[in-house]
Amino acid sequence: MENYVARLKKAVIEYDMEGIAALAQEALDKGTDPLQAIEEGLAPGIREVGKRFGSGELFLPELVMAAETMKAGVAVLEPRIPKGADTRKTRKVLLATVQDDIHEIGKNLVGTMLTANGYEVVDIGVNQPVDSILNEADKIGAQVVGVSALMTTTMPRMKELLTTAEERKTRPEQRFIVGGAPVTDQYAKEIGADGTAGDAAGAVGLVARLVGSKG
Ligand code: B1M
Repeated sequence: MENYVARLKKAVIEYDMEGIAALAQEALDKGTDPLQAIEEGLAPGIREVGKRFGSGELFLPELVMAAETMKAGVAVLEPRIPKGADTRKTRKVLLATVQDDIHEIGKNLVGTMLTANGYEVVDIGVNQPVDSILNEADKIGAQVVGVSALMTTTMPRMKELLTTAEERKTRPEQRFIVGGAPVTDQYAKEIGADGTAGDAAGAVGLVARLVGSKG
């Protein structure tokens, strides 16, 4: 199993767009856990590519190819993440990536894990202005609003969201969680969020702590 996790990581680093779907399928057939394959294989692979991009060793086309490779692998693995025993969808979570930010892979994974654990997830996508997020959350009656930001330049949108929510007095009926690679516990506290999580499984635990899982 270890071997497949490492091979999936390598496939992202080498942007093996053609081969990754078959490799992911083979990994599943040999009993690899799909979540482990994503979180310990594909995700570290894309982060390694991001590091090399950040240091100038790789350029945008390579970053795009690696992201496409990751997405092709996720498309095979994600549907095989086991669903929780209780699938009554009684708690609503709105997810979005903040304005000017189009990174979505991590957010989508958080959505998949929440859905698998019985939450009703409404994902309004990337590049979402504060008003759209809050309006949509009100419209669907979301108990939890979760936003993702992957860039230091777009993180301030999270603070803007919380400030606007305070002004609109939608808290504490709605709980606000934030996430994405640059988001730390300290940052989440500083901006007054109800919490953050470092990965998708952590996000499920956080939501459960904040609003429970049913009823
Ligand atoms: Co972009 N990018 N990118 N990129 N990209 C970063 C973020 C960067 C750090 C790379 C680098 O330079 N080292 C850098 C940002 C630097 C900064 O902070 N200022 C960067 C840059 C600069 C850019 C562009 C500006 C490049 C350019 O055009 N010159 C551009 C920006 C476009 C825009 O948004 N306006 C850009 C574009 C892209 C692609 C389109 C090519 C692609 C995204 C594809 C897509 O999403 N459809 C991409 C990618 C793939 C990355 C990196 C390499 C990987 C992100 C990712 O998917 N990780 C990234 C480097 C990095 O993050 N280290 C980088 C895998 C994913 C599973 O992890 O998203 O962290 P993550 O999600 C985790 C946790 O964070 C957590 O759970 C998830 C699952 O474990 N989590 C939550 C996430 N959201 C959560 C929400 C929660 C709770 C937990 O509650 C609500």
